[in-house]
Amino acid sequence: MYSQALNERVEGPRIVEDPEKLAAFQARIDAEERIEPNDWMPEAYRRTLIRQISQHAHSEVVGMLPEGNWITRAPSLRRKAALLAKVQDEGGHGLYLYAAAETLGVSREELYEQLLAGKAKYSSIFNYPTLTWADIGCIGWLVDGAAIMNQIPLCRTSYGPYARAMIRICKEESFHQRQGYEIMLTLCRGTPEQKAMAQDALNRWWWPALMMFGPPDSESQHTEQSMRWKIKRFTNDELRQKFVDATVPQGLYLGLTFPDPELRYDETTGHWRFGKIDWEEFKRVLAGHGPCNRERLAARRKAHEDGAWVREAALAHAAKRRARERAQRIAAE
Ligand code: BYC
Repeated sequence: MYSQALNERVEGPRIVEDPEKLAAFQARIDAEERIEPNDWMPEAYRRTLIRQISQHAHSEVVGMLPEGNWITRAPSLRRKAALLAKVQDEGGHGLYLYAAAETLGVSREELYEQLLAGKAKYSSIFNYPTLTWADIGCIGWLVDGAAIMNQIPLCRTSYGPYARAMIRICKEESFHQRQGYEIMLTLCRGTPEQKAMAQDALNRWWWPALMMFGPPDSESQHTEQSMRWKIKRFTNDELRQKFVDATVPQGLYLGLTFPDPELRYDETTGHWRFGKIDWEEFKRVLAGHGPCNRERLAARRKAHEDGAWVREAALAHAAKRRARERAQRIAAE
């Protein structure tokens, strides 16, 4: 099992690891020990984490865009304040995650460059548009709901800095989920037009939310190895099923219908069975052809360009401070 631990699916040159070190590393993982930045780790483990954590960080910052679209149009001051706080939280999550990735020997600038160059992935879900206020409800309820399902187990992931970042992120995500569900509840208890708006949003977000968990286990390239390393604690299909089981009763309580004629409760297993996911749509979105891929990257590039003066000012300030401190040291000698 440990023979060479060549992980050809993880980008970068092939590295042949020392089998003894590998065995000792796996024994630590099996004993539920946390791996910390200065510990020895196989190169493929390091690369897998950089890949997953950076994709996660990118998802948080790109995820600010669909909701940011509604800050100026939120229907009340209270809704606006809550949405602003949520979008700011997502920015914070991105920062904790980039910091966690940096402990693996990669710089935030490098990761950000990959995103802006269109080389890095971020969650497929953020390539869909937010057409109405109900979409903000659906993002909180479904997208943050899916994120919590995926991220609670990540609080126990084997890499220490990632696990610790996830604890705070999950606390904030649970507030996000509740504010989204409360928007949906308000709309569903409102006028027929408001309820229809909530239904329309559910129709558009349901299937993309299920895709957030990634390809089916039979096609997931990384799950097996990531489970062995306890980076992932559940497979994509397991988490997707947990999400469906938790979310369907919430939707029924709202009086909404899920856009899936095959959805039914299976008495024997206690699970909600759902219809076929359109994986061709998922692949199209990942390949850059979703409804908003271009718009999202263009917005991130513009934000980066607009922020250039802040980075330059911070560097100039740091250089001045260093020069002043140097001059003070020389004067004191
Ligand atoms: N979208 O072998 P697999 C949020 C890629 S942010 C795009 O199963 P893995 C929020 C996958 O990366 C939510 N790409 O991979 C923010 C891989 O490609 P590469 C983000 C996807 O890593 C703001 C390939 O498909 N959450 O919550 O074992 C507002 C094969 O997949 C997707 C995270 O990032 C996708 N949906 O499992 C509101 C959580 N799915 O790298 C909310 C952390 C798969 O080989 N990440 N791919 O080119 C994970 O848990 C795992 O990375 C995944 C995928 C379950 C997503």
